[in-house]
Parts: sequence; structure tokens; C-alpha cells
Amino acid sequence: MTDNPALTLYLAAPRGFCAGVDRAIKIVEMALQKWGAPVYVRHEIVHNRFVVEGLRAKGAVFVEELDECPPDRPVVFSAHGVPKSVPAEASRREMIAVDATCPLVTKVHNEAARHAEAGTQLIYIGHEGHPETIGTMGQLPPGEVLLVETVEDVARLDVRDPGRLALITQTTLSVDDTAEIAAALKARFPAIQVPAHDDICYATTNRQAAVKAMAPQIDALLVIGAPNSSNSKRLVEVGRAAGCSYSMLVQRAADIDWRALQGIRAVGVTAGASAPEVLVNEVIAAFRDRYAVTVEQVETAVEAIEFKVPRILRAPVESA
Ligand code: 10E
Ligand code: SF4
Repeated sequence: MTDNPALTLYLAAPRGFCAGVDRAIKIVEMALQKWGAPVYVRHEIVHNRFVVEGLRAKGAVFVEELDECPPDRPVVFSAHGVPKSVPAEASRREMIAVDATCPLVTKVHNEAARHAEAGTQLIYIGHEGHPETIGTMGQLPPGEVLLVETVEDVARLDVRDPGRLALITQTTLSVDDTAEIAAALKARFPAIQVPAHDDICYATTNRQAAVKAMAPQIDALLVIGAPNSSNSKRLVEVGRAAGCSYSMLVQRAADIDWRALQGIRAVGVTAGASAPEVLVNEVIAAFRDRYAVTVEQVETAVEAIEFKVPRILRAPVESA
């Protein structure tokens, strides 16, 4: 028996790795097996320090730009996607390049190209400076894709032809905030073409739904994820919007502010799409050290999606 206070820990499901992250990490591991170390990776393969350090220990070298890679070593492009200029430059330098862009991000790239071919100007809802935004906007020449971050931005848009517009989005946005921006766009540009299902991916949608479902039961929400992880930060915002005012991002158990949690009886725990399950287990163990914990899973969806790795990794190594 311990004197630890009782605590219900609601564990979101789904949480943590999505199919795109799983595939991207596998790509780096398979590239290391196929070509040996070092394998260069342009940008963090996914936004998680723990994942990046694990791959670095196996021989991956993380860089921000292609010109930091020697031309005779393979390079992997991160799961967030890259502008068209990047694979073009890799091929000009005759590098082996493996694209770990999530297929659901590539789908948005393809939509952008399809609309541009039809002479349609694109409006992109996303976060300025994020690698996925840079990658998706970089599928087309400057000026072809107009960025919108907020409802207020909609009024400021200067479009070429209000009758020939299409909407695409970042995959990791808040479902509710995006719906508001899309509604403002439709109000201002009634002819705008919007995707049948928005571009926010299944993993983002499911993780946000699980947080909303647990919000009424919890006094605090901890989202395990990195400060540069867009989808993880959105989960914190969704928690707050759903009524859980203490919603915090933590990279791992050591970041938990135990003083701020004093007196709570129920905590919600989830993890962004790039946060490994070991960190979830670490957080649960840290709660067990301080509370008499009962874990309850809040399951709002079951995910069974898997993506194949690129063919180049499945083929035998070519002899020199
Ligand atoms: O910052 P993001 O949420 O875009 O990236 P992440 O690496 O934290 O999670 C994976 C999501 C990707 C690759 C974007 N669709
Ligand atoms: Fe792909 Fe969605 Fe995961 Fe991004 S969050 S890697 S789009 S599955």
C-alpha cells in the first residue's frame, strides 16, 4: 500500500506514430542497411529529438540543405516533403536520393500540380516557414500558391481570378480552425474548388478527435511531442479549445511540471504523430511513481494504415 493519491490517467487512442512517420523512420534504417553509414537526411526525418538521436547513433547525418551533403552519399528527404527544386538539385548532382515524404503529403503536391496545369491559382492554408508549407508551396513557381494562416488573412488576399481558385492545406492543421478559414474563403470566393475530403490527414484528425473525447473528464492534458512538431502543438490547442485549460506539450517525463499538477484527479495523455511510444510509457511510469494510477484508454478510432517504402530500398544494391 502507498499513500500516493489516486489518479485516473486517460490514454488517448490513437496517439503517437502515424503511418507516414513509421515509413520515414524505416526508410532511414533501410538506407543505412543498404548503403552503410553515413546516410544523409535533409531536415529532421520527423520532428522528434529522440527519434533523430536514435538514427544519428546508427549513422544518419542530419543536415538542413542539400549542399551540406557530399554527392557520393545517399540522401533522404524528410517526411514533411521538399520543394521541387530539391530533388532536381540532387539529380543534377547525380546523388542517390530517397524520398521519405509521406504519401499523404505527396497527394497534396499532386493536387497542386493538377490545379496549376488547369490554370487554377491555389490558396494554401498552412503555417509560414514550416517545412511542409515550404515543400508544398515549392511545387509551383512563386506567386502560384497564396498562403493563408488565419481567417483575417482571407480578406487580404489578392487573387488573379476569383472564378479560378482551388484550396489545399497542410496535413497537420486543427480541423476546426481550418473549417473556419475554409468557410471564410467560400464566403469571399464562392467558386473556389475545395477538396472532397480536406487535406488534413487521417492521423491528425483521429488524434484531435481522441483529445476532444477525453477533454470533459480531465483536469490536465499532456501532449508528448516536440516544440517544432505542428501536429503535436495542434493537439495542445485542441485540448484547450475543448475546455482543458491546463494543456501542455512535454518532450518527455522530465519536462512535466509536477507542481502545476498538484490536486488533479484525472490527467489525459496523448502523443503527437512523431512521438515514440517509449516516451508515452516513460510518462506513465513517472505518474505511477507519484500517484496510485488507474489507466483508462479513450479509443475513438482504430488505425490500420501502412505505407510501402520506396522501390529503391527493396531492390538489391547495384555493384559499382
Ligand atoms: O511538424 P509536423 O507535425 O508537420 O511533423 P512531425 O514530424 O511532428 O509529424 C509528422 C508529420 C508530418 C511528416 C507532416 N505531415
Ligand atoms: Fe502522413 Fe499525416 Fe503522418 Fe503527416 S501526420 S506523416 S500526413 S500520416
